[in-house]
Amino acid sequence: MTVAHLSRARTAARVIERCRQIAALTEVPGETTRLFLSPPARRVHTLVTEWMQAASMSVRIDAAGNLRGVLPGPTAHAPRLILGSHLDTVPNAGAFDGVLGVVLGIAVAEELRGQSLPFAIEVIGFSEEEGVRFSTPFIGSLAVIGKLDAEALARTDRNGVTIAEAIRIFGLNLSDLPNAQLAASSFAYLELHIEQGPLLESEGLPLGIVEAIAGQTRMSFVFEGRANHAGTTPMHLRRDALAAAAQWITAVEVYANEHDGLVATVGRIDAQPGAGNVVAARVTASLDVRHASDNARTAAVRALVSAAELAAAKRGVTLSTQTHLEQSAVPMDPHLTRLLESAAKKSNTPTRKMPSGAGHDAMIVAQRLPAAMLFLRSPGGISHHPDETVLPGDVEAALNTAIEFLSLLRDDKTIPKDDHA
Ligand code: HGY
Ligand code: MN
Ligand code: MN
Repeated sequence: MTVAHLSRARTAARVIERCRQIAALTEVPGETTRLFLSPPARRVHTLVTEWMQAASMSVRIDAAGNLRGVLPGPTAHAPRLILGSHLDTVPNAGAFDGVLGVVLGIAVAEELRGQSLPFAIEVIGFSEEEGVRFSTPFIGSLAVIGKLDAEALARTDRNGVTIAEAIRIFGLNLSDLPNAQLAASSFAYLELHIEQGPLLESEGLPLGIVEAIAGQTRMSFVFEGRANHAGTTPMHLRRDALAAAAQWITAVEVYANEHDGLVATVGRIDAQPGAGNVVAARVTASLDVRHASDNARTAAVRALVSAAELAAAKRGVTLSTQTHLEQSAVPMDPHLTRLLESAAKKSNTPTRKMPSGAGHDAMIVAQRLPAAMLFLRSPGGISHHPDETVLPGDVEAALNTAIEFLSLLRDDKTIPKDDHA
């Protein structure tokens, strides 16, 4: 094993170690849960800031809570490559979703510092991508592309706290939001992320190159019936909101099974008043619909809303829906994707091109910059679960590929000329 190879293996091991260190910074002892600007987010900022500064980066936290480390280029006006992913998690998450992309980004910058790259590198740890606290994903990356607007800032969490208030409570200055936007010298974005699915493992591949990110619709469905006594109310006189929701949830699963490439999920349900001896008056349920084709996804949403209307009408229950996210499918930049393929080949890493069923900050940043994504195999195909993991050899392969990618970028046409160089 060459010295360089050994040191790369050691770097990979340290990347995994660091992800696990961050996983311990949680709202819930014994599991990894870290929502938007929750108290452990501050401890993540402190820890990752140390790592970024040790990598000779200048570090700031922007007004949306994104952590931003910049490794300067040859001049103050040098073009800037953005690497990044998110630092928030779903409840009871694994240690690598999002976080791995930030820690790997720092490792790549650290490996290349002092190698006179013609561009600067900015690593962004986005403050919120999952959409758990406010049912609004991508808060951090929307701020970075200048689209975290007043409507979004007014959205509230379950305690009625708005995103704007959460930012102020965390001690950030909302009026500074414009400075969260990408530097004008930014020219490309690369996100390194776990696949979160079974494909790469099923084909024995360490890495995947993302061609497109599936579109997604996220909604809430509210079924309003009438509470009544469970013992004295005959079945035909009920307006049972939970029975209506139950019929609809089964219809969601049947529809998704009948339509190739579609996934539809009811992940959260809340029934009120929530007593075993009371017919449910009101049920709020989530819906998450994804497909690589926007037409197929929007057709599915229409069909699933009709199914809910049917289930409600059958029981004298009313239905209301609210859409929290309508995100089209986003293709990755073809040129950067080809460059990523060449980089993998140069580092002797077998890969395949593939879609992403999961959403990523790359689909937001891609509205401003050419974007590419590199996936690492998910052993067991599991994610959004404590058993989520990565293999050290795959992390090393991702490091090798990313470093080759940046080397190919040196002489690539993508880079704007730095007329101050
Ligand atoms: O849910 C997703 O697509 C991702 O994990 N944010
Ligand atoms: Mn996730
Ligand atoms: Mn993620």
